[in-house]
Amino acid sequence: MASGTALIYDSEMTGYKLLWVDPACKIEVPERLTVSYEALQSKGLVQRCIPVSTREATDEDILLVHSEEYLEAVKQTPYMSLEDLMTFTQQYGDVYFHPNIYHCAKLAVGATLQLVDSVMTGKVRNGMALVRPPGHHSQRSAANGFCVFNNVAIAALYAKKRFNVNRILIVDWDIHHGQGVQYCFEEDPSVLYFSWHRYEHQSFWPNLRESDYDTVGKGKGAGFNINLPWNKVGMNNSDYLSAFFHVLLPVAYEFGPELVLVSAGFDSAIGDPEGHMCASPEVFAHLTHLLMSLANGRLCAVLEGGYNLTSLAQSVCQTVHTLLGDPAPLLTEVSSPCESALESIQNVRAVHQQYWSCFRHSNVSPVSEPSTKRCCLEESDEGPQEVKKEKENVEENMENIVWPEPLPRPNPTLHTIIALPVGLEVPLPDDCHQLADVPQEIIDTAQRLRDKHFKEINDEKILESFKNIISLLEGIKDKKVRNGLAVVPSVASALSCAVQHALTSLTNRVLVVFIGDGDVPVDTADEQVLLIQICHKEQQEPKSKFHVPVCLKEWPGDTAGFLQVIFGILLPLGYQFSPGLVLEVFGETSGVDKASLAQLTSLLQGLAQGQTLALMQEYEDGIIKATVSSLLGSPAPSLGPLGAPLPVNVQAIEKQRERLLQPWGILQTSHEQLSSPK
Ligand code: Q9C
Ligand code: ZN
Repeated sequence: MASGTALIYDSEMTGYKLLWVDPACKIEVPERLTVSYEALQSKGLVQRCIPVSTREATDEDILLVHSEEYLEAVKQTPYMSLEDLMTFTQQYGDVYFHPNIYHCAKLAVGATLQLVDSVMTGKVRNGMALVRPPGHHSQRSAANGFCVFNNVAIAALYAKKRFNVNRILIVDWDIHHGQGVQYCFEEDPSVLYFSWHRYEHQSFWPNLRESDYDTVGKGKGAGFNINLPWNKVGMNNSDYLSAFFHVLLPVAYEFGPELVLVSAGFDSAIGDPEGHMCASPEVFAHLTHLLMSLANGRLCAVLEGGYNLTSLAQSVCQTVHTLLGDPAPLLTEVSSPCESALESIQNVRAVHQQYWSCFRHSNVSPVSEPSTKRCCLEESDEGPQEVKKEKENVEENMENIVWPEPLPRPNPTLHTIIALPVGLEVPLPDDCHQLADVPQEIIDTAQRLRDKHFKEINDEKILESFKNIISLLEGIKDKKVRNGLAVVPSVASALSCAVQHALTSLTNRVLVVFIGDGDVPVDTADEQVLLIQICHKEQQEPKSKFHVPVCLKEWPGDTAGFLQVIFGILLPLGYQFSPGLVLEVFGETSGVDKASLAQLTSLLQGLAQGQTLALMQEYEDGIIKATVSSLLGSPAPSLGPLGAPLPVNVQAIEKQRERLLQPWGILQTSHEQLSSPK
């Protein structure tokens, strides 16, 4: 399995700038690259990455997307006078040319292709390319929106041609619609394009009708273009995460890409003068993490926009930290998305239910006419003076917005510790550690815990497992170790012990994810434990909003159903609950598909800064290995394209979601759900 993170940067790409006065273009400055790179350097991230050199794209590369006429025209720009450059520029929208931009644009494409090469050949697992000019607005025969050549679109076609990649996912989290990418793949079912973008009912640039949610692709490509328009500014972490849980991730997993390309624009972060959104730089750590178990971890992030230099640099660092495998930061205050976000999410799910079986149960029709111009504002260029002034003010206020600097993301010295019962030998990867001798202090703690809560237990092996569990939890608490796995004689008592000790000495919020049947011996009444149980057999009625049993029939057969639980319930609840520890408990794993479990383990790492303790009862070589591998940060193996979940399971999942979406707002997928509860 490939490892390592590529970072591609070349200061050459700072070698062009705006040479005349143009308010629309003044934000696209060379410093965008230098501040990002310097921030990475100051955090020691550059040296942790694998340097990959840039190259100039060839004509052949560029012609994968662009027309010969356009390429020839751009080729002339290095020889143009200032006046000619201005004239040349005027035929396009919101872009500028410079004598050196053609060189930089070739480097930007070349850097992106070098990244794709490194990932596809297994030289690295993933990586990021810091490039300028950006790409996603440029079209076959047109520059647009600061973009000259379409870096990511060219990369997708290059990957198809050079590496025979059959399915590519492009995630465009830039705040503008990458219409250039959309046009390029409209009829191509091998490239799934997802974009969210500030839209405000078409009043925001580029003001296109075809940026709305009902543009889904054409012909064979129908369903492979997903637009999520944001019709209000101020979207925050909850809105972005909801979009991932309830739109992008279910589709992405059903699609089963072999490569993920991210059009990583950070104008969707707080403080950006274009985006006017409120998501924190830390959210990009999570967006990145959530994509990292697709495509066997093959992810290439390519810079697009991002115009607040502080926010941009912080967001780039969050992304690279995560690509390198550092624990994701805590996201607090995740709750309901706003009304407007919900409306968009509902609409996009509704128009896509005919293409994606993950949405097929959501029996809702679009709530609003596409592209309603209800709140249509004139473009600022044409508006009266006062409107212009006010818009400028808003822009300045945006630049003045302050937010806390993301905390450092320290890495515990040990990644994963395994505690096996005495006598059990399992072949384990080199980079995981076995629990060493338990110090007396911890033996005493285990003894006291037993005396207090488990008087009736006398089994030596069980007492032994208590010591191991407490030892692992102490290591996690002291940030000496990130996560752990204990193979135990009885998960029931091990779980009780872990919950007791965690609540006493580690945190006041524990998420328990229990795979298997039977009564789970944890008390959810005091709201300190959120229990999510995925099982076969019908369980007793749930006790509270902190007790969530989901019963799946014919599972492990129904992988799609299992993922629907993860994206529809488990992750949203986990993020809103914001635990300090995740206990992942495998009651009976017999026959359970280990690839799905590996995905679960990987995705759960986004919570509690990756502080997970896995407890496992039945010894099964394969499951232990798969779990350890995920705990160690290896990407879970791709599940491939998925079919439809079993209707009976969809029903069970929906029943739980309906029950819970009042208290857990992040479960909502439509804006009527809260106002008219069933
Ligand atoms: N108020 C990218 O983010 N419109 N391009 C500028 C100024 C053009 C953005 C209007 C924005 C282009 C890659
Ligand atoms: Zn942008």
